[in-house]
Amino acid sequence: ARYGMPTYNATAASFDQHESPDWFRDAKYGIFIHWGLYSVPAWGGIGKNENYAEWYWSSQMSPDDPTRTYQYHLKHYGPDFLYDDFMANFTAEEFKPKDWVDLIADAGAKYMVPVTKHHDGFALFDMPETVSKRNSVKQSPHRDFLREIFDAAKTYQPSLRRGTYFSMPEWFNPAFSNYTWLDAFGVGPPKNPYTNETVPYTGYVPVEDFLPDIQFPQMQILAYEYETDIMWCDITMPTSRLSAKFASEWINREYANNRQVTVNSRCGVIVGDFDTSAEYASTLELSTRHFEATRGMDPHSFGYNAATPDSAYLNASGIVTTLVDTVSKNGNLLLDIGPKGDGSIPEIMQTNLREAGVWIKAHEESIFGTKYWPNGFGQGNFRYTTTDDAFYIHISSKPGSGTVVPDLVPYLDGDRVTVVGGSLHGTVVDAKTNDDGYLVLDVSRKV
Ligand code: FUL
Repeated sequence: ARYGMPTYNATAASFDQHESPDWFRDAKYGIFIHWGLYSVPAWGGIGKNENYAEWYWSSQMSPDDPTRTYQYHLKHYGPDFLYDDFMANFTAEEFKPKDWVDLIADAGAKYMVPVTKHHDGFALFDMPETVSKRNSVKQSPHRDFLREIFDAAKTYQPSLRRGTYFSMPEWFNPAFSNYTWLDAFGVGPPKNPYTNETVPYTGYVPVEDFLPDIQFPQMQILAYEYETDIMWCDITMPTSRLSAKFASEWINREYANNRQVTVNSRCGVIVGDFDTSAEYASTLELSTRHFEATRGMDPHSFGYNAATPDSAYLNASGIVTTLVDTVSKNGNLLLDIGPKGDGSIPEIMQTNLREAGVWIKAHEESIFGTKYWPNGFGQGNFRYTTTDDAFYIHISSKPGSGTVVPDLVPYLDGDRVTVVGGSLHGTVVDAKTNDDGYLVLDVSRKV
């Protein structure tokens, strides 16, 4: 080990000393991509909360599920069409990884996190056959999509950081049945919900124990062969004892390579570098522990749900206000898109991301590399971010002549207040403090 370089041993107590690296704190905005077999039927129902389209297979199991996927599947595909039959329809004929990474850059985001294996166990990356043949390389369409996405990023958008979503459990994996801590998981082998017959788990290679034989090697492959920057685990498993070993070895090795990587809070026995509990949170709190909030552009789904009307997607101003709100509270925003089964990204997602990207780029100094203000994130339409030499006041409504900043922000009479972004960038705003010490701005003529 290099002098001064932290090293971790394979215990949770040791690894829990590790925190988000600076590059990740500074990056603020990432794009999540849920794309897999579930993108072929693209159905999450016309429901309200949590009708996640990527849960298609699980939702399909129960006639009472609010998404009505059981009924939808029966009507559109019939009772003999198994979930794994979607592999043959997952042809990706419109998949253009260069377009994906260019869109992410246009959006103003600094990193991306594609799903590499969701709960359906169908991975989009390659691995030895002894681990599993349940992936897009060994099965149809015989392509290494993760490699293609990462290669496009390296070639066309090399400044984008590359992360990987990875589901710890797999529904219906016969080797997972030992881990029955959560009812929704560990119920394999799969059944046809209409006939109740046991059906094959395509590509399954018998192993002794899911954790050391499948989960752990897959995480190592993502870390060492695909060189992910962010291990974004999902569905933390308290039983996943190997995650401390995985994370410590990985972090130590990359430190030695002068590279810093990060793991989220859903990887098992370790706490992780940053918290991810804010999933579709309606309001966020300021947190002194770094966090990453996530949601889809779809109001209720990460995977593409063809039932969602265009008007329901998060629009540009929604993206901007969500990003600023999150950053002011010490968070990153991981905003999700759901490409269609053919690999194309729905137009409405592209339009809204690009429109927000224009604003985000014009105001980047007030977002990227900033820190939250420990005295408060703001009130009403105000949000604050700070750097060593600036204090940023974001106002999401149109300010007028006597705009009172509702917190005692750092301001001394004579400090300059200037406009950030747009044609008036750098214009000095009239500013004074009132009798109570609050900053009063006159921006009526300026913006
Ligand atoms: C959740 C998953 O169950 C969802 O499908 C989605 O992937 C989200 C980001 O994490 O726990």
